[in-house]
Amino acid sequence: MQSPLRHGRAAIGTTIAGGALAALSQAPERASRLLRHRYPTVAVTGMTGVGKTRLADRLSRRASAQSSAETDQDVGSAVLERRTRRNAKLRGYRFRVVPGENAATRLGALDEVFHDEPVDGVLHVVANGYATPRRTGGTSGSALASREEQLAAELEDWAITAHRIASMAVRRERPTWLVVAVTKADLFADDIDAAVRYYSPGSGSPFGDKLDELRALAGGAKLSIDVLPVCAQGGGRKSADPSRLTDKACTDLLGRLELRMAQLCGHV
Ligand SMILES: Nc1nc2c(ncn2[C@@H]2O[C@H](COP(=O)(O)OP(=O)(O)OP(=O)(O)O)[C@@H](O)[C@H]2O)c(=O)[nH]1
Ligand SMILES: [Mg+2]
Repeated sequence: MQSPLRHGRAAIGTTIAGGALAALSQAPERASRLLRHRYPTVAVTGMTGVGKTRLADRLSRRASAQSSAETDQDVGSAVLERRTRRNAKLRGYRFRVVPGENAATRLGALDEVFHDEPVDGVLHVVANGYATPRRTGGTSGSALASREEQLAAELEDWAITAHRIASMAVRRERPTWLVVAVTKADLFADDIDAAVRYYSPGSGSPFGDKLDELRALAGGAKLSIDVLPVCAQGGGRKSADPSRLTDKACTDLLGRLELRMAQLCGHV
């Protein structure tokens, strides 16, 4: 006959085993929540040649960041690029760089970051008309485009991405953040304020109007928008040429962008 004591022990044993099993089965979910908290995902979007890859490399402290400047100037990224930024406190970001419009994988990449594995925030990169013109696949000869053409192309590209951001933002409970990074500031050092204004909500510019539309679509409380100038390639100003940015000025701009992203992700 089983003593009541033995029975009791067996029952406790089962409960512990059951609890351990349940904990184990929840572990992946808990781990992914922790990862998401400490390493939020960030989509890096924008038209071809604006400087997404360069900026993501800088932000993730990739060793190739400096050398990639000299290579493949007129060949854009072909696939979604993944970069991870880690800091000493085990926090950082997982960047997902969506290739520009001349990549065949672009639509799939947009689906991935805004639908299949929706990101926590978006870094949309623009270049004030200074995108590096790139040839579309299969054609040869140098590509040329005026600043006006580049700005128009950028606006068209933004309409597509904005639509994706809106549908992602309305589907979720928590707010989404968007930072418009106005990069290549070294190329328009005298006009940074005007450029930031052009890309800001409520500015009445074509880009500002589109941002206002996005905010209305997504709902103001569900989407925060920041516009920050940045420069991913160092200023390189050695002399007193005031139309260039100094290396320090570029580093400061990058630092401001990093601080804002850290605030948006709850890292600070
Ligand atoms: N002057 C200057 N040039 C930059 C800066 N950032 C990027 N570039 C240059 O702009 C060109 C395009 O940069 P990429 O980072 O390759 O552009 P991308 O947005 O990744 O383009 P795709 O991959 O085609 O979508 C490269 O030749 C870079 O060296 C910057 O801050 N200042
Ligand atoms: Mg690229």
